Amino acid sequence: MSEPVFPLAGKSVWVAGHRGMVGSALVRRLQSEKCSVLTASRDDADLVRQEDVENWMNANRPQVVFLAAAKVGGIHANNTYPAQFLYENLMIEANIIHAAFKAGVEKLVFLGSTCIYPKLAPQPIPEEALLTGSLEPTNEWYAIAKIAGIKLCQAYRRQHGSDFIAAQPTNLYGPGDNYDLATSHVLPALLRKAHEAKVSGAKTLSVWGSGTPLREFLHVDDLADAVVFLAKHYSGDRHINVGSGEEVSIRELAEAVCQVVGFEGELEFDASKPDGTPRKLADVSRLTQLGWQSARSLEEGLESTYRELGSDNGLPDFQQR
Ligand code: GFB
Repeated sequence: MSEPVFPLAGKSVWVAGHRGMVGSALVRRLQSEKCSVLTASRDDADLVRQEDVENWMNANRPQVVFLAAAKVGGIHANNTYPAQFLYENLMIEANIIHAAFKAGVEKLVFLGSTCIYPKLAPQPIPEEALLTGSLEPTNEWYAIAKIAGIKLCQAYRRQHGSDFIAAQPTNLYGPGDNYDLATSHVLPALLRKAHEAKVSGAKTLSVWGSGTPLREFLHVDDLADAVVFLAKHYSGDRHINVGSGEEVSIRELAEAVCQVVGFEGELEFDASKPDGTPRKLADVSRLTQLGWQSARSLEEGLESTYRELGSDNGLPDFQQR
């Protein structure tokens, strides 16, 4: 591995959004970097409010910022709360990126999402596909906010020379995920549904949509490792895709979840629910060339995620195995 262009050792590092799935994975990963990790509770700073962010930044003076704070959710939440997904994400990004510039932050890593790409982008999706076509309607509000975040990083780099970079993770899962069926992503939803179906002795499990959309999944601890890698080794204008390179259909995912959980009933596809984008596989060749590749398979990730589910997800049923 080449020497880092930006070593984190000895730095003061703010993980914005440390209570979320991505932020908490970053806090775990940074324990091995000999840096000091700063976090801000909602009482310390409401990240949607510019004054709170600027006051917190001035008082704490981080040298590095990982911008993992965001309003996130699955296909139904994106579709149902467009104003919150657009407004809150735009405000959080603009407040933190501008405050980081004003405070002279040395490095900032912004976390986007592969939903920034056009609905019918070429697959696997190269970084160049950004802004070449129309977005997937179910998540265009979130996507527009995340595109603005990438552009903010590029703009501050271009106008002020700030070392602000952007990483685009594919669909994530792992510890700290959201298991609320109305707002979650597909993987935690299926884990919960399969588990509850097994416990209750149900014969069927409901899967939204047709089961044919293709998705790529990355364990959040792998994402955190890739993001820390990029902070240390990458400085550039272009956003970088982060994925596993492994693609499955929603039906295959549901089957894999049922196997891990031990649910033996039938899958029932609910056509009243949206499919969303037909396919979303990130082209990770840039990240691979830089020197990072994900090691964990989906099966391993599913097994450890299910095994580690505990009372902290607020689902006591998950204890009954
Ligand atoms: O993970 P998900 O909610 O979001 O849904 P997206 C992925 C696919 O799984 C869709 C299907 O085709 C869903 O219809 N699915 C099947 C389910 N059963 C379920 C279920 O019980 N719950 C859920 N949630 N889905 C999101 C974007 O898109 O991807 C976000 O909305 C973000 O903005 C995120 O970018 C990474 O993959 O379609």
